[in-house]
Amino acid sequence: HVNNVPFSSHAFIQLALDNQVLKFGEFVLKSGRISPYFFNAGLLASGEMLSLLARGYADALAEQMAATNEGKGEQELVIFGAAYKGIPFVAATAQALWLYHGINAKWGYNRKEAKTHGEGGNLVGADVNGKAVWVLDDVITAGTAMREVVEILEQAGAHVAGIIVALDRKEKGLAEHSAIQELGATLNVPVLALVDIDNLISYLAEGSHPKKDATQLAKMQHYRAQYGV
Ligand code: OMP
Repeated sequence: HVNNVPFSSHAFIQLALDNQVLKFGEFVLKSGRISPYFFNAGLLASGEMLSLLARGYADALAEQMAATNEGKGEQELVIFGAAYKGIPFVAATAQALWLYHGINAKWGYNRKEAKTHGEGGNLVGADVNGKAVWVLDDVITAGTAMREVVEILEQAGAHVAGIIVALDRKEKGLAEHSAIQELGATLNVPVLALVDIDNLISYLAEGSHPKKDATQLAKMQHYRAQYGV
């Protein structure tokens, strides 16, 4: 029995709704903003959801590699997941890259607390020193979490090759630009997202699913107008 399903944003959003990964209500975000929705990637906790998510990251990375490597021969791909939620995702993505795209990516992650015995240090897996590394994360809002990961990598002697997130909330970063635009411009790297707030809003607006709710939709649009770019 093989569940070899390519990524689709519709299937992903529907699974997220069915499994309370995507919830509606009133949530205080890391940035202090009060949001009518929250995406909890920690609840992508089944084989089906992890596989679809990893397939999404892998498909997007493979497409990006194909576009940028044209005529350059095989390029090394190093992917990095930030502790904690990024760790299972980066592992599953490395596997999906190999199984579905034949890309043998190197993968690694950080620990939140440095180990003082054994091999020591706070990085595990692929050696990132001197490498161009793709950062993989769950959600980007104002970009704070992502800036922290970039800092960890730069201290380890790596530079960022690109950023990929599952959900881009498309919100303002430090200034008027979106967090993703700011990061992309500072680092001068591509930033990819599997789904964004506009995909969510149009899915909620058009979908015939039971969660369709006009009040909720209006709140999402209002929030988008306030903090979105
Ligand atoms: P920024 O650091 O502001 O970009 O917020 C991103 C982080 O906030 C993510 O890595 C999550 O830890 C958390 N978050 C979510 O998980 N889901 C959301 O829908 C919103 C946030 C958030 O707090 O902004």
